[in-house]
Amino acid sequence: MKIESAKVIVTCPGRNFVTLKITTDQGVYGIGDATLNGRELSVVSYLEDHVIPCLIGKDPRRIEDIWQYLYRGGYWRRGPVTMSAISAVDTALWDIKAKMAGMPLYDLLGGKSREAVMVYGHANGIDLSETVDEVGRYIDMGYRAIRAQSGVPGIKDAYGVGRGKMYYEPADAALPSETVWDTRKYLNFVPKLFDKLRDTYGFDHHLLHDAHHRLTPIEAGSLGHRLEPYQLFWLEDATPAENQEAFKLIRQHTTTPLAVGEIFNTIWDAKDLIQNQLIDYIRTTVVRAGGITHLRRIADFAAIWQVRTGSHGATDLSPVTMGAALHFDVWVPNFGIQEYMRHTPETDAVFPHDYTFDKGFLYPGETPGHGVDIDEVEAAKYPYKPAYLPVARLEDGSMWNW
Ligand code: CS2
Ligand code: MG
Repeated sequence: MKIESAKVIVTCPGRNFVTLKITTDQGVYGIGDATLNGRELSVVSYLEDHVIPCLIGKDPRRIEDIWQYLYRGGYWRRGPVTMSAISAVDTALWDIKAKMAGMPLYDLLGGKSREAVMVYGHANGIDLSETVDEVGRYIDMGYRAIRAQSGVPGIKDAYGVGRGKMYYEPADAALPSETVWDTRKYLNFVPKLFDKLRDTYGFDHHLLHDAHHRLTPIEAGSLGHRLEPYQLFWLEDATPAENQEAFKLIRQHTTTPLAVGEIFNTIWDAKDLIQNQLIDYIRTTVVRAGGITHLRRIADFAAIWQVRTGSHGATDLSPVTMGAALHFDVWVPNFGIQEYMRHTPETDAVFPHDYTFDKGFLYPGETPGHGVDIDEVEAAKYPYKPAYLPVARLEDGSMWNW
């Protein structure tokens, strides 16, 4: 059995998605997500110019060997462009193998460890009262877990506050838009938000919050401490994770659970945080961290240290990643939670899929493979449109972490 052809499909049904489709000489095909928000075309080039020529003629059943070939054999290891490309190949090959086996992907991984995948939705508002209402709306939709982000008084365009409510889309301009950040105002506001949320809705739902890399370690420790009465499920990306020692300082000051990893690409990015038990949830995902093959290595390693999974699932990850992630989630023993931002109806039409949402849980379907396809005719209606994520500056003009 051989890989006969592989092609990259770029489509923009509201936002850009890059999809790899691998076809075998027996007519079976598999698809993988290769979308890297704001840097989409670098992954397209990496795949078309450097990966696809090496794939043609290879045996698609040898998923592990192809992974090692692309990772070790590429010499220049890791990084988001390389790893998104490897992820796409790996996801497409697992899709093919599961289709050939006539099994949903989770069965090939070892079968279900649970019946359903608990997800968290995104409630956000321009101010405290709108955010409180939004959380209520998510509770009414049946969500068990809700991430709350709010506009902060005195800060224009705070992270996580969408224009259209259901479909938050930060990559909003052909060149990066500039936002202004003020940590003092943010730290002053966030405990009030969670105080109001617990006061209004009680403690039966999981609440989450994403600081999106904005804080220093000591600020993060202080915020975590002040949020303890509200029992968050997690505080995410409290500080940038390049320097992982920083998390020791945060841990010294708070028992609020910590989640990190949406921008990590390999087990090496996560190793120290996990084995030193400096985090509680690892947010690496299928598209960013080497596909199913590598993600399961990270999850197995994390299990030893009682760190659970909490995969990234923003709308810039295509339904292909969401489908594959759900098969992974339903299998992985140390599952924690799955992020779920709904895609637009246009995106859902480009990527027909069999996963379903019910009362706060997602369910992978039973179709052989990962259950997500691409409608190429539909995809062709939406050509690539340059779109960047914003950048952030402090009030004095210094660049900050967005
Ligand atoms: C975020 C993302 O979902 C999250 O937790 O941090 O919205 C992130 O900003 C985007 O995926 C960036 O592309
Ligand atoms: Mg995040």
